[in-house]
Amino acid sequence: MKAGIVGLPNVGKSTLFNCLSDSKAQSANFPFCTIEPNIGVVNVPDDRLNNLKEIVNPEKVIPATVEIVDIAGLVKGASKGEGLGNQFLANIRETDAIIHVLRCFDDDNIVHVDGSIDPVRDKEIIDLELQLKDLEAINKKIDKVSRSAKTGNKDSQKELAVLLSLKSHLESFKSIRSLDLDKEVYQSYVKPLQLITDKPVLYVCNVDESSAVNGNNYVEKIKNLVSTENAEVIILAIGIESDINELDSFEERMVFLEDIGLKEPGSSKLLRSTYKLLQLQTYFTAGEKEVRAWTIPIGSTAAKAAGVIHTDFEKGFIRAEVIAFNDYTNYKSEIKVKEAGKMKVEGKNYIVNDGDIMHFLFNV
Ligand SMILES: Nc1nc2c(ncn2[C@@H]2O[C@H](COP(=O)(O)OP(=O)(O)OP(=O)(O)O)[C@@H](O)[C@H]2O)c(=O)[nH]1
Ligand SMILES: [Mg+2]
Repeated sequence: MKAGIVGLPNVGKSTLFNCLSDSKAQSANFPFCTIEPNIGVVNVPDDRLNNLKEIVNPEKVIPATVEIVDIAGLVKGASKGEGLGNQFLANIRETDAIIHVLRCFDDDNIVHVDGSIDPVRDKEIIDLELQLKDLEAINKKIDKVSRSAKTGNKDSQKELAVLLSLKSHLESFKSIRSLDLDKEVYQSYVKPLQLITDKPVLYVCNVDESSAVNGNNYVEKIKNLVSTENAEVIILAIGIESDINELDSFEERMVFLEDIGLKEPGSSKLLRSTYKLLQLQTYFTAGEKEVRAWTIPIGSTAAKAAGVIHTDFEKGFIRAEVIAFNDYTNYKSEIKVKEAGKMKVEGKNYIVNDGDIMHFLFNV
């Protein structure tokens, strides 16, 4: 599962990527600085790991990770190949969720491809290109399906009706994710199309440092614009955060963050939100050797969760011993949890809760 950073050229996408991943992707003050996508596997900050660490005192702590891809900027006409658009759109199609970066800061020294600062216009440019690309895919599919619908194939006729509704939705400048569809219809006809505007999205408003906490007028406009989208809007001063990130000592970084009014980097919040956007959750294993966060899709069973550690754990699954996170931190030791009768034994179909501490029993 991976999230792609998407937006117009030169709005701060690679700077954000570097902030998140501690890497040094090229970022510079000219459009199309990025061509090939930068890929990073990034730790997801999680305070619960610190709680567990204090209780267990393990040799090491291993956080959950999420994959982030920094994609080239899109411009008007991308869907028709402008600015290598088709290649970049293909990069977006390969992701599972979209982090849409919007420039919400004034700075005459930083080039804007459209000559002025207007995040509402920018968002609409990007949305339109993504919608046009989806429309192209839908039209191709309609061509195919209508042939078999004409021969009287009932399933194809049903599918065609769905495709036509997607088409008219896109043609009214709306993204597929906003279309209300029957669950079954969605699963059989829409999901397999992997449409770009069907992917979950969150918006990052890249603001100047004085707006890092409360945002600014640009952010307000974006919030109004997306109020019906059921999407999160995150305010982030990418430029200054990236400078702060360059500092070696943790203490120094905290001092500078506090200076701009933050208790933690905005990028940490963004990572947690991205993890949720990808519909992922965490369970923990806790032993003296390591305390570790494991990533599973929300709704996973105990057997699937075990399979993330090793396929043998899933195949030979016998049962799982499960402690809810709050019980673990309340009783502060596995033995006391057991004595209090709070450790549960669950079978392979148990649906794992976020934060569960799990121990698997299996045979191979
Ligand atoms: N003033 C200011 N400058 C920023 C901020 N974020 C990024 N920049 C600058 O904007 C320029 C472009 O940043 P990049 O991160 O390379 O932009 P990008 O979106 O990856 O651009 P492409 O790869 O060309 O699509 C760089 O000179 C950054 O230093 C910010 O929050 N404030
Ligand atoms: Mg870039």
